[in-house]
Amino acid sequence: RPPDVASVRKVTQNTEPIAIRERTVDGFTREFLRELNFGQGVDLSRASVNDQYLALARTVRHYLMVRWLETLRRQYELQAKSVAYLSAEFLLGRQLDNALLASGLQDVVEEGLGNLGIDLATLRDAEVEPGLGNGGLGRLAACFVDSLATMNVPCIGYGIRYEYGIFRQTFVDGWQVEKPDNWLALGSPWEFPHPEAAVTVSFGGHTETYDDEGTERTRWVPGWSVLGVPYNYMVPGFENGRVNTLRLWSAQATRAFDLEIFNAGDYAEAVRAQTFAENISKVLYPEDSTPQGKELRLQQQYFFVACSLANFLEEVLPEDFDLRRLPERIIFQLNDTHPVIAIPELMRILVDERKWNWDDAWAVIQKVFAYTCHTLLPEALEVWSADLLGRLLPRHLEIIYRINEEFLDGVRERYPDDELRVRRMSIIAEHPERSVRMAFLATVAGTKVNGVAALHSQLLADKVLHDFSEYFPEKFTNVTNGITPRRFVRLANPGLSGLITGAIGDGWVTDLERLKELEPLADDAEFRRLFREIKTNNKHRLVDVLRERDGIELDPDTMLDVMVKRLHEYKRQTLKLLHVVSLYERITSGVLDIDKVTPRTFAFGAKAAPGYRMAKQIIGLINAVGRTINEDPAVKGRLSIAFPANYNVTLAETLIPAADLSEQISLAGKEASGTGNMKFALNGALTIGTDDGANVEIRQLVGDDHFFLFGLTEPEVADVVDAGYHPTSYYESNKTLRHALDLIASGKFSGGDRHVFEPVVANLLQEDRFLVLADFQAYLDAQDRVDAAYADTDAWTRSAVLNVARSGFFSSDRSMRDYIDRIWHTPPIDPNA
Ligand code: T68
Repeated sequence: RPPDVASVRKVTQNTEPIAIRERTVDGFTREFLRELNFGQGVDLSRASVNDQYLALARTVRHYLMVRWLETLRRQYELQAKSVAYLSAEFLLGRQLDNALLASGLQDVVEEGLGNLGIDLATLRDAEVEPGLGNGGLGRLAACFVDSLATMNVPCIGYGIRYEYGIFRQTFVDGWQVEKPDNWLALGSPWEFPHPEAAVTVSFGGHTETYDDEGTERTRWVPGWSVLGVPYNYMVPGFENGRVNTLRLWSAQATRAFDLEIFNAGDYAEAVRAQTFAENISKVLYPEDSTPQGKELRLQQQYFFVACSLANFLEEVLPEDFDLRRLPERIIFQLNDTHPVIAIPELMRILVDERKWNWDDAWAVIQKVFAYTCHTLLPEALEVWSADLLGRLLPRHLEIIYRINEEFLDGVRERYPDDELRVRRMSIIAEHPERSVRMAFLATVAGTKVNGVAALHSQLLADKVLHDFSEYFPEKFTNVTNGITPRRFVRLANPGLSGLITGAIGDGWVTDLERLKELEPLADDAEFRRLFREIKTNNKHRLVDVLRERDGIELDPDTMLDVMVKRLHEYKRQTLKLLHVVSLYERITSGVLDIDKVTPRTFAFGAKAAPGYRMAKQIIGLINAVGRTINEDPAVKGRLSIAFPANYNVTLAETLIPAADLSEQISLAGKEASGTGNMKFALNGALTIGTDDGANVEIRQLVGDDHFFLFGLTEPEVADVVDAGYHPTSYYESNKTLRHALDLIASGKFSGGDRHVFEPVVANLLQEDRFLVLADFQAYLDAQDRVDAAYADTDAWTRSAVLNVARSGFFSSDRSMRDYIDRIWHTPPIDPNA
């Protein structure tokens, strides 16, 4: 076991003033050159772009470091209540620009580098984004920690430092091929490893009872263990001097472990053991919304949660802290069920290690965890087989059984003679095999359970967790998601930011509701002209990026119609595609007069989980349709498809500000919230969308006249399904739909081969789980309304301005205020205290 160094405590006791580095162009330039020479070991004349980028990152880091240490010191002094945001994913995106913005160093750096003949933009592009998340859930975590830092709320983010993040998507003949994301290859200047503060995490083995001075107790005798090495990242607030911490754990073999085997003379076995341990944080699982129940994933979950709890209890809290007062100091927010194993882990620590009685421990547990659910898909609710859990974490399984027994005793007491209900509510499912329902465990143990948009929270309480919301009505609440305006407006859209600031001042960056003040300007022709000019400039910026990045030629004079999100059948990329195919079919067959068709570029961005066959087929189909349409002179200048590979945070930052139309077309009742929808609205795109997730709230706020609503509502979906849904009846009765589907089935997009996309067509005709065909005609009609609206440029721009002005609610700062008021009760620190 490595020496136990209380890294945080040491730092916080160091009150010696640290010299603040000069925030001038000269001061910066000196620091930068020093980093280049002494940090990178090169001089300017021989420095590669990567050398320059690393030196710049480390220089910026120095400026923030002073504030980080200061934040830690004050936090230790105040002993204020903190949020621990436990998340298996933090999809951070690039760090440099955000660090420059937060520290207020942008101008100084740009000028300083310029004097040296270095282009800041080039260095910016050298950064490989840390893609430590799949999509919305991971990006939400990143937005939340940004907001908490900006709002002066103490927070530690806890997660996993995957050596490989979300795969890099490439297309080969239009089919998705995954490549490893070796994001650490060129060095990662934003992280601070602390091997001396490593934590031991154990697995396997068995449990045994023993007599502890007359009390029978249980202890866990683990079979093997690994080390968790913390890597700290700065989370700087926007221009407020606060820098919170994100602590990501990396797995390493314990010395004891391999020494033992090594001493036994088996060198190869010792190295194998090391690899085995280090596999735990090797790679992010690319399965979004469909957990596979893999053992390594459970190892990852327990690994980061055990490290984080140990770190908080032993390092962050003062040595003599009385854990009975834990709820005064911390709330552990569980980002979906991935960290829910923290609940039995804290029980184990209190009962087995600290020797508390069960009831006392349970009383504390019920105050320190809260659970956020991010889905409504039944197949996405995590369930671990009791067999697997018992093998990997035998003590935790026993604890879960006992929690369940006591909980069910209470249910039986409240509902005598209702064994059906008891079985429904049991944390342990018995079929098809005995397993643990993690969402139920989180609900039983947590102080609160929240959904991520109003409709989602409602459906959660009414459907997915209905028995529980009846049993614990006070636990259920909603917090509608949000996005950070720093990254997704201020940085991603400097043109619009400048326009807004020119009109209403810069207060909106930390108080997004102030965008309301733009409303009157929607009627100002000059303002609209400038607004349009910015949109056009953003399109030109996107044209350059796609040409350079993907070799895609995009026409900036067309309507940019964008659907970017993970590929999933419930999100209905096929509905979008059927629209495009139908337009193409109607133009080429002469049904539609091409001169009446609004010129559009359809942009897609989507990764499919590598094992999700239908999703990969759909990607193949989008690319195939794209190839045919883009090459067909009959629709040249009218219809084109742009599908850049590897959609990620960095691409989102140039794509979203350029968009005219935002596609949010999931089947009602399936998209928990969506957050891309918010980013588009805040960047002046209009939404075409179903009544789903946060679309509902977007439409209510921006107004029906500025949102293209279509499709079945959630109750209507339920009715259609209950009545027995027959997709073929839509196919047979709708000629437009039939022609579009037939065109795909004819092999038109696959060189005449009718088999290639047969599975996609067959699935739509025979099963169509997400009612694409049922919503097709309504979608087409809504797209006609889009065309009509787009034809009136002034009215469209007015709507776009109103979308921006009325979307301030979707700042993640507001989400954080809601969490604080309804769940956490962690007031911001008064900066003058
Ligand atoms: C998303 N969920 C929701 N899951 O789909 C989206 N899942 O509606 C919502 O806006 C967003 O969460 C934020 O609340 C996800 O992104 C995952 O990425 C995921 C990852 C692993 C396992 C399961």
